[in-house]
Amino acid sequence: MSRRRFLKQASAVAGGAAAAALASTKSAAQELAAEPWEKIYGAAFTAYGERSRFEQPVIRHIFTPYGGIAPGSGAALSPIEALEGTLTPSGLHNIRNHSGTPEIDPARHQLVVHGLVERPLKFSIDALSAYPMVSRIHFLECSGNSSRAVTPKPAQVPAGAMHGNIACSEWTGIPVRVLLEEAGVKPEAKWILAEGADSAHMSRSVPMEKILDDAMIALYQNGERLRPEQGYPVRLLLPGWEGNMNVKWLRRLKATATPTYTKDETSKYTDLLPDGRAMQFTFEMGVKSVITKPSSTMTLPRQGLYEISGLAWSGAGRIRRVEVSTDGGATWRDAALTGDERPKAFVRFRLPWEWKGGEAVLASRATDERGRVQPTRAEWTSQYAPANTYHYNAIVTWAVGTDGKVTHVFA
Ligand SMILES: Nc1nc2c(c(=O)[nH]1)N[C@H]1C(S)=C(S)[C@@H](COP(=O)(O)O)O[C@H]1N2
Ligand SMILES: [Mo]
Repeated sequence: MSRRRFLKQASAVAGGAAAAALASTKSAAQELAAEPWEKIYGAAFTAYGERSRFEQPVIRHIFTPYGGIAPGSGAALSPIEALEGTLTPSGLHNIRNHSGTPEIDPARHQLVVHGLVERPLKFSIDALSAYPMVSRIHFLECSGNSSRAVTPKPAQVPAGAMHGNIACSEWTGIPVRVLLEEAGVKPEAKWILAEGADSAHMSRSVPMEKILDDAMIALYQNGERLRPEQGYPVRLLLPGWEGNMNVKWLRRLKATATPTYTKDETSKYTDLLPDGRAMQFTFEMGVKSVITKPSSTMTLPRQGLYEISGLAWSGAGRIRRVEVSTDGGATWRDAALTGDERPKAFVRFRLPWEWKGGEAVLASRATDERGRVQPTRAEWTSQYAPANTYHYNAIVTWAVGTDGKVTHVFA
């Protein structure tokens, strides 16, 4: 669809359905009630901004599988069903923690670079802050995202409570390559072990090609220093690769000849296959999309024109296409991709839709620049053993009932 035609249809959605008509007998001044806030002097400046109190119900979906024993282990999912655009506000970024969020004093934190290097080095945060920096917008997705969809029955929860173990931010920091060059990495070094300073000392092995390609030592998130939950004061960012490898509270990079096979890459984050074997490493995240508006647990208030909108992303690079179906996948239409279509970042898709009051099944299907197409649930399931819940990227379907209620269904 041409952009102009899309915008025309989109304005029909807004103008035709949502607005209330002005009474012709009244002037605009009469229509606008004199509200209390127009009559009194507004609030003073705040030193650090907060949302409107009317928006404060928009919060993360928190999951603590070990309950009160380990209240900092589990995940807090981003409420993608309540957000717009393509950037996640820092306060609503998803959090996935194995051992809680450590409180790190940046004046004491050190990053050590050692192993197969000519000159082992130690960097303070002050030293890191002096390097030239780059800024990139990228999504970060836990490979356990959407694992709640790998159940016999479709869970009836908001979209973010199932698919929100993901966020997209602007990250600023230093290419890891720069620090390795300074340390003089040896040719036999093919892997980098990255280790966190949390009490889990979470650690993963990263192939050297990725490190030399686009890996970043991130110090800033959306313009300000990283939030503690995102790895303050420094994290590893591996654009498009599974969240777990993006080690937070980074304290050590060790150049090695082989993978280290840490507990975090052997006891977890392997994909069980139908024949009983497990895939050791699945680094790149798949091509994926989800309709956020309308989505599970919402209700369409009236018949008429709506905008179907959602998020698409791929670990391989750019999203090339998102198709939307309103009949459970029988027919598909191309949605408009809006905003900057950045590689390894959220892309928002939009499609005008008229709901005539009947049953409908909404679905979205993304294709990335490598030509990978988002699989159906049946296609995804056939690739793995039933116990596997990592790397779920199947098409998500929402049913709309004649009462306007939106529910999660398996198509
Ligand atoms: N040190 C450390 N790094 C970590 C983790 C952790 O528990 N400790 N969790 C990992 C997992 S499983 C994911 S999905 C991402 C989540 O990053 P976020 O919390 O900023 O969304 O961080 C990864 N890095
Ligand atoms: Mo994760």
